[in-house]
Amino acid sequence: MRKPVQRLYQLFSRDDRLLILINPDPDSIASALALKRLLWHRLSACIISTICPITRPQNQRLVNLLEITLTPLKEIAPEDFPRKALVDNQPGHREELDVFHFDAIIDHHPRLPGTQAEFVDIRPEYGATATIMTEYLREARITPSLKLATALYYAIKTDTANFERPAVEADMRAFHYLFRFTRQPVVRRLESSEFNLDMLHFLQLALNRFCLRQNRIYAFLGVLAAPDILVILADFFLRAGEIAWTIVAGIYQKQLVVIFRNDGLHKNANRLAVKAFGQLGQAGGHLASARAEIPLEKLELSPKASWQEWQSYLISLVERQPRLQPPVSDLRALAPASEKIRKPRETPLKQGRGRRRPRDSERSE
Ligand SMILES: [Mn+2]
Repeated sequence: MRKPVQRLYQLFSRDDRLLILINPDPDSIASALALKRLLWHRLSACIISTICPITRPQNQRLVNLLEITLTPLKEIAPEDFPRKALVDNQPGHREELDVFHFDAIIDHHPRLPGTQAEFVDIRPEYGATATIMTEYLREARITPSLKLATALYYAIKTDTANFERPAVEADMRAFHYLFRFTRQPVVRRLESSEFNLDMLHFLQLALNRFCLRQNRIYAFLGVLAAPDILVILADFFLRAGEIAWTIVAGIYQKQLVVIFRNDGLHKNANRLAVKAFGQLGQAGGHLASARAEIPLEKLELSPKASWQEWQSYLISLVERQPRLQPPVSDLRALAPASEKIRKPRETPLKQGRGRRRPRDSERSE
């Protein structure tokens, strides 16, 4: 079989107008940039279009810092671009993609049965699509610009979680190759852009509200504009070395979204999430991380209930205990809990651990 870059070159001609579609994350953005670079001067037009808005601050920062031009799909007429390519996804992954015929599909997710195109390169063993694209650039003898190299390098770093997730030697090789063309302060700035200013408000809220129960932290954040902050906070609280589990929740688009994280030591977040929420809505994940999304109408609590009520409801669901439902006159029952929230140091972990009985959620792990 001919080499992939030659096949790609033969697929397109100078009259072609190409639309590269992405579900924007660092890997898809970098891969699209690389494809555009490969086909530079070989097309009459090429644009990279996003099928949904970018909400994660790190991804917004990537686009801003590297001055990457992305056009929302809603703002263009796809029929103006008779040729289409898809990177880091397959049509079956998203409804918005399934309606198009693609000329080229390059991805590292497991191949879906319906994935068809003139050019298909799917390598599920690879840690990132950016690795495939780096190999193409090398095969084409194109030296990546600082911008392209930094995007590809950051994509491999992100998708392999700094090589903590399954990756192959090719990922290492691409990573090593790209390093010399990157600017490290830019990479560091990207990695440390976890929050934006709006999110700092929720950070403050979470620090004021969180409830410590033995080695678990619970926090309920109320109505959110985007659920990303829940993931960030669940990871953040886990940085307290005494903490083994974090359960952070909020309301997003009429659903209760719950993020589970644990320290990964003989625990099963998937099992806990399914046990607590599987009957009510979608729940699932992995050993160290899981997520649940429950339509509000399936829950016993009104969206207008106070955050204290939501937080204790969350705890009762996760710990599978009857919900604390104090009558209005007995709101003092909640007071010790909120005391703990403000002054977590007053409940030393050692004491809790000493007389702690294993809970349902942990016994099975
Ligand atoms: Mn990817």
